[in-house]
Amino acid sequence: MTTTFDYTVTTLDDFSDDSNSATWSLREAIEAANANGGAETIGFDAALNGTITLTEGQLDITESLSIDGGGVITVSGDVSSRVMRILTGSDDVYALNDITLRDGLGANGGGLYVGGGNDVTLTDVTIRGSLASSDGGGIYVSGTGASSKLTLTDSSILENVTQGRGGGLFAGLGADVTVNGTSAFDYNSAQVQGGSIFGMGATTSVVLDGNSVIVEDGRAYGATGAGGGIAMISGSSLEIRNGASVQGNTAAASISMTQALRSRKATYPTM
Ligand SMILES: [Ca+2]
Ligand SMILES: [Ca+2]
Repeated sequence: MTTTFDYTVTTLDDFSDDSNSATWSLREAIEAANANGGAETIGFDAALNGTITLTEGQLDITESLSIDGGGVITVSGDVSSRVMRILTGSDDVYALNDITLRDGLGANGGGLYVGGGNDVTLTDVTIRGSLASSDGGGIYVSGTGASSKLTLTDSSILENVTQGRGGGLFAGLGADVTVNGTSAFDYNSAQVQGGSIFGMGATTSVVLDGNSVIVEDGRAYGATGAGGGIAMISGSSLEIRNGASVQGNTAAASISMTQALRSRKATYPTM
């Protein structure tokens, strides 16, 4: 069965060259979808597989969109920029499927930034080896404006690092986060709190649902580090149900950042 997409990416190169409409980069497809009112889908030519290394900065998404990487596409920030940013919306709906985002670098959300007012579902997605100088090494869910919903299904958040809170995921004010299916947080690190996951705010909730959900090997590595696995503050709620597990996480000032890092990237910039 062939799936038809509104936009089909035909090159792994990163550019925006509207003069050549025969060739579509991921950036061009996103820009076109942003400009065209309503929800659209982006897929990749069946002949494509490999890594899109961003050379023009992060990919900005401004309205409802679905991107399907077919299980063979990686988008890398090359430790130079965040990979993807979903701007503040109003009940906008996003789906990322079968794609890897890796080696992002941002202030908040190295791999993926989710602005307020959005409903985002990641299915078969890997967020890997990304860095944040503030909060949310892998993913940052903003609490600015309306709250957002984030669902992780059959997804992996691996080897992300933040100098602040939430090595894998930062859930800001009002965020509604559910992790289900076969999903893992592994080897994420935070200098301050929540090696794997950090949540804050009275209406913020994180639910780990199902016996194939695992949060492990998190590190809170700074002198004030707390919550090697998960830190939830300011009245936020955490529910671990149906056999989900949190294990092997560590908070210790004696862990160096180097020890905490487990990414395949050999070197990191000074943050
Ligand atoms: Ca083009
Ligand atoms: Ca659109």
